[in-house]
Amino acid sequence: MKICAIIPAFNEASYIARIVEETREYIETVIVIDDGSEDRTARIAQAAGATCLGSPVNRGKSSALRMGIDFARANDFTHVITLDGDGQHLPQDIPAMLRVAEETKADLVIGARPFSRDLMPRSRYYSNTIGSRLASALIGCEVKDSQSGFRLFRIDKFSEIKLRSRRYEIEMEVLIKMARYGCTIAHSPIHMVYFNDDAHSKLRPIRDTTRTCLWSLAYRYLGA
Ligand SMILES: Nc1nc2c(ncn2[C@@H]2O[C@H](COP(=O)(O)OP(=O)(O)OP(=O)(O)O)[C@@H](O)[C@H]2O)c(=O)[nH]1
Ligand SMILES: [Mg+2]
Repeated sequence: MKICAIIPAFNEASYIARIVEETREYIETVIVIDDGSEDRTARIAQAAGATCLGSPVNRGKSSALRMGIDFARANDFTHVITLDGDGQHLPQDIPAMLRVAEETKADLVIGARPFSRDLMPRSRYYSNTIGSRLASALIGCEVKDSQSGFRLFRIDKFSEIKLRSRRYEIEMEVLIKMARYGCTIAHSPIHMVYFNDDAHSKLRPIRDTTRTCLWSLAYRYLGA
């Protein structure tokens, strides 16, 4: 397993140094993709030891992750761990995910959040629980947390798998396309941090959830 971490980060200057430093305790190569942040995200990430990629123009979280995956493939990494740069994912969960990958030999290990109505905003509780059930039905096996961006997966099949997502659809796209190529899925429980302000998130619930649903159907049924 030759593994790197990929962290999409857009205006995350307050969090990115800690995430990069803590991730580097477990994974040597940490790639941060910043496309057009108005703050010092990229410079701070680089100072913390990350390799920084990106573009001056904002292209969306999924485009950023695709750029990271392309870089990892070009540099002969066999696996990637993706996690958010906004402080919601704890790098301390990485060793357990690596253990699950080793023990199960699964091609995709999903960091599964504890869904709790007390701990997460109501809209996220429903979109994530309903979304995970729909995803399970779409791909025909149990997916505990379809929207989790904290994942470990093999990228050596990605010469056949073409990704095209731009905004928040990539989690569903990777699931659907890896399942299509017979990849196996396992889960590893992770912690989840929620902040009590909506400004923290870049996701626009109605627009982005609608986009994700429509694209998921296109990936699953139209071969997009
Ligand atoms: N490079 C890049 N990163 C992005 C972009 N949009 C979001 N991100 C990053 O992707 C990660 C997740 O973004 P969020 O907007 O918090 O989305 P989320 O965590 O799925 O949604 P919430 O549950 O509402 O927080 C964070 O690290 C963001 O900085 C983007 O356009 N470009
Ligand atoms: Mg977030």
